[in-house]
Amino acid sequence: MVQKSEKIWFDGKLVPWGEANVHVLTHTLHYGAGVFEGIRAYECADGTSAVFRLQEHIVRLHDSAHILNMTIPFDVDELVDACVETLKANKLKAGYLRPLVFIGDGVMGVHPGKNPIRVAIATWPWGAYLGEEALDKGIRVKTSTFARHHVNVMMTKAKVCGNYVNSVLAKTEAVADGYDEALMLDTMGFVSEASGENIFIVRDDQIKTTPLTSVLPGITRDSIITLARELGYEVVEQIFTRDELYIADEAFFSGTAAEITPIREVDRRVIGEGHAGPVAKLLQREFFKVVKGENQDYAHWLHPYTV
Ligand code: PPE
Repeated sequence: MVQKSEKIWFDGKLVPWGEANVHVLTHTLHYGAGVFEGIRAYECADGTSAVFRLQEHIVRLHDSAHILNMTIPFDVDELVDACVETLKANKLKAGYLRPLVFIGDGVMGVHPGKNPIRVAIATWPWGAYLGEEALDKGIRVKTSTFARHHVNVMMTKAKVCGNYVNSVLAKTEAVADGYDEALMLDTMGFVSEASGENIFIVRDDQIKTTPLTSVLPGITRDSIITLARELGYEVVEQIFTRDELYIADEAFFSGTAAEITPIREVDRRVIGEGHAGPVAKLLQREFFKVVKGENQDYAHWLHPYTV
């Protein structure tokens, strides 16, 4: 169960959690044309809090809406402020933020007509996405029988609600088969991304991640590329196959919810030493320092607030 907070920001004002409801004829509920974000706020070492790369997430929300030709009735600055207001109203020093832009009720049928574009921002405390142990020990992954979206079937640069049916199919299949997460290949057969994470592999100290073709342009992915390069690693964005993943020294997933989650096994093949490798551990350590305000070089990635 999601851990309830008190208030949800809905169309410009804070309402009680239990009153943030919609009609069953909400257009997006039927056809999936909505966009959303996932953002984390962390408690910093000095007792203050900070939202990680808030501006970038809200810009991506606007980009996602633009891809769908949908105009959000609030600009980036207004939504940035609304996210912070929501965290503060719920007295959350740390938590996950879920902005959602959707087409409300009005006409039915695929064409949304002039139905209102509605915006909600919810927030709740959310621990390690794949379990605390996963961050340390790594997870077991299965290549999905479901391919990731073709770039002309769904819009892969947009975080569209309907895109996630593919994720739900893959994730539920993987979990039912006893794995922690699903790895999806693109329609050409190359490694794409997981149900809710980007992927990295490491071999001979070179770090590789998939190019931004069929994958969501992850903000955690971008943060890792930046941090890894600063630590002196060569990072390439290049297509790779599942067997290149099988023989990697290390592999890990990245995402706002998943943070940096090491992969210890893929399709019953042990990856590297079968636990979090040194590069994943180092990047995790550096990443957590950055999000908790312990690395001033990246203060510009933090949106500080106090509750
Ligand atoms: N790919 C997909 C498909 C994806 O959903 C996410 C985030 C990423 C990559 C990584 O993007 P970023 O968070 O900007 O680094 N997935 C979000 C939703 C997870 C959920 O189960 O809900 C998230 O991590 O918030």
